[in-house]
Amino acid sequence: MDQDTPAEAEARGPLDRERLGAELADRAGLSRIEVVDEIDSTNTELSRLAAAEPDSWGDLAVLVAEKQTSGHGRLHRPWASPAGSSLAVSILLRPHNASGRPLPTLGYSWFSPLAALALREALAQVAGIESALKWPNDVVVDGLKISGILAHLAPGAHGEPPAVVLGTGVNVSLSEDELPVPTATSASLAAGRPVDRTELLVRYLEDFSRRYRAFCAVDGNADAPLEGGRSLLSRVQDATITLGRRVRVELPGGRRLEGRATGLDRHGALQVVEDGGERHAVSAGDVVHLRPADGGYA
Ligand code: BT5
Repeated sequence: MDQDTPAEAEARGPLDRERLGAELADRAGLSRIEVVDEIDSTNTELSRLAAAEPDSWGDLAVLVAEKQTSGHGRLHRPWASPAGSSLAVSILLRPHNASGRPLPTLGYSWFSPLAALALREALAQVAGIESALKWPNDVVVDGLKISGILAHLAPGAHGEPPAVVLGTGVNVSLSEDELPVPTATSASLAAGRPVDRTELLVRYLEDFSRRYRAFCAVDGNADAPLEGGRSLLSRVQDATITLGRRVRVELPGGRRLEGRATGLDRHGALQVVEDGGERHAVSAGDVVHLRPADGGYA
C-alpha cells in the first residue's frame, strides 16, 4: 500500500478527546460522553452500564470506542470496526415527552432511521457525501454500505419502560483493501479525500440529539410535523432508496418475499406488494435491491 499523506495520517490519528468532552455534551444536550480505547462492543457495554448504574447513565449518554473486539450487527452477525479508521458509538435513550411522560414504545422503531438521517446529514456536511438509507438500518453511498445501525432494548430505570441502546458503526478512513466486505465503502473513499473522524462524530451527535429531542417533543409520533417542518415519516421516506424498487426480502424465519417496496407505514415497517398483488408490512428482515430483470445485488 502507498504511504499515507500527512492529511491521511492525521485522519487516522486517535479521536480528539478534548473535542469530545464536556463542552460538546453541553452544546448537544448529551448527559455524558465517554471515549474508551477498547471494548467488546459499545452496545453490549452500554446495555450493561444502563442496567448496573441507571442513575449515572441517563438519557443521551454516549459511549464511544476506538476499537471493538466483538462488534456485532443484527442476528449476531459480525461488524468490523478497525481501530483508527472507523467510528463505533452507542447512545442510550430513555425517551420522555415534553410533559415528562415516557414515550410510547411504539415510537421506538423510529430511532434507527432517526440516527441514519443524522449520519446522512453529518456525512454531507463534513465530507460532502450524498448518502441514502437502505431499509431497515443501513446508510449507503452508491449502493455500498458506509454505516450500519443497531438498536436494542435495555432495562428501564426504576420501573420505567425499557431504554434503547442505539449503536452506529461508520467506515471513515478505510482504504479499498481494508473494506471487510465487497458491499462496503468508507467516507474517505466516497469523498476522495481524508475525512476527520472527530468532526464527523461531533456533527452526528449534535444532529442526532436535536432530531431526537424534536421527536420526543411530538411524543414519538412519526406523522407529526417536526420543528415546524415535515414529519419524520416523510423525511425518512424521501431518504430511503429502497422505496419504489424491486426487492427480495429475507424474513427472519427463512421465508422470502419478492415484489415492489412501495412505502413505510407509521411504525416504520416496509410495505411490499408481491408480484401477484399480495400486500405485506415487513417489520424485520434483510432486503436485497433487485435490478428490474435479474436477481442481482445493488
Ligand atoms: C448492521 O447489522 O449493519 C448493524 C451494525 C451496527 C454496528 C455498531 S458499531 C457500534 C455498536 N456496537 C456494536 O456491537 N454494534 C453497533 P447488519 O444489518 O446485521 O449487517 C451486518 C453485516 O454487515 C455483516 O454480516 C457484514 O456482511 C456487513 N459488515 C460487517 N462489517 C461491515 C463494515 N464495516 N462495513 C460494511 N459492512 C459490514
